[in-house]
Amino acid sequence: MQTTAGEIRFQELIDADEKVEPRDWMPDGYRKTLIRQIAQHAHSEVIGMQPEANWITRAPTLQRKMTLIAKVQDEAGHGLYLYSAAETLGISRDEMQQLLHDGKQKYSSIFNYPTLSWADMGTIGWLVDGAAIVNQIALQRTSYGPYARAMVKICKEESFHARQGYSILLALSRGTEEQRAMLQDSIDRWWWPALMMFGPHDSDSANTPQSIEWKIKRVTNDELRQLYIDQTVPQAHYLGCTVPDPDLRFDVDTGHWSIGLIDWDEFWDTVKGNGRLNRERITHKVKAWDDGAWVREAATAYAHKQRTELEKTA
Ligand code: FAQ
Repeated sequence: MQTTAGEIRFQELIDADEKVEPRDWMPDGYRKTLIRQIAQHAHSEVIGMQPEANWITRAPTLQRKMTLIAKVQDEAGHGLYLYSAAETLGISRDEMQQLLHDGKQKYSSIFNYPTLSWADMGTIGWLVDGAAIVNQIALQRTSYGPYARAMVKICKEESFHARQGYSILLALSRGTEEQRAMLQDSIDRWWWPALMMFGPHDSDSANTPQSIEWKIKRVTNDELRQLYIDQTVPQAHYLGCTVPDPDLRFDVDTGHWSIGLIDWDEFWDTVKGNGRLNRERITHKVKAWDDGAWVREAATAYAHKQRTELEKTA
């Protein structure tokens, strides 16, 4: 089969570590993989607002409340950048919403766990945003231009999220015995789900080889997870806490922390929609979408009116 100019150009861009842009020719599989990953990423940002929004009214001080509101709003903004990036690939925002609501596109497994205490606000910022940052720093070098550029802004904001989370946990670690117990309980519940955020082991990750070849993913799931474990375990110890893994060991030969077995049955159950809160999260999301229909209609009507008036004056 003859290679087209578009195919040659695409491979040149990938080989030279340059960005593929929306108008460049790209293989169908490249486009589909990006739509799948970016939409999943966007949906995670939006569904990810639910566990934290749940605690805004119960934040212990005005300062904590303001910070949490800002953080949750940032997540909405991240969703919007990412939906815009996905739209450049030829899918509309409405289509992505429908696919999410129908269970045909995913969102991160982590957002199917309940937030049971104020300490969970700290743990989400530290562990969940922390995991997101490790992944997204690598994605700043992804080969698709609009996705890479969205990541740069998102990473800056995620750093603030991680710090606000750790600041909540530091305060608790210096508090009463009850507060320290609440902190440890929170880490015990979120540690393993946070490690699952990086996806299955490389040996079971169907998409990784092709995504690495296309430079959509720059680092594999297991490599990112290890980076995260190495940076996070000392932070847990600094809080005077442990991570809930009896097999956790520091390997002096490799310089890395090694962990016990991840419960992949729990992971796949959650990914397939049978986690603790999957149904509740989607029901809430669909309701918000339906309740917001009038806003979308009003916004579109206004844009339509503006366009008509502009055409009249042109
Ligand atoms: N949850 O072959 P792989 C955040 C699926 S942002 C659910 O390894 P891939 C900010 C995967 O889709 C968090 N499903 O897949 C925040 C695939 O199924 P498919 C979101 C998962 O794509 C903080 C199958 O398993 N970040 O938290 C998960 O090469 C606080 C096989 O897996 C991103 O989305 C999972 N954890 O690698 C917001 C980052 N893991 O689609 C609010 C961008 C895997 O073939 C509050 N995404 N699956 O049917 C990625 O980097 C990649 O998509 C991976 C998965 C690494 C998630």
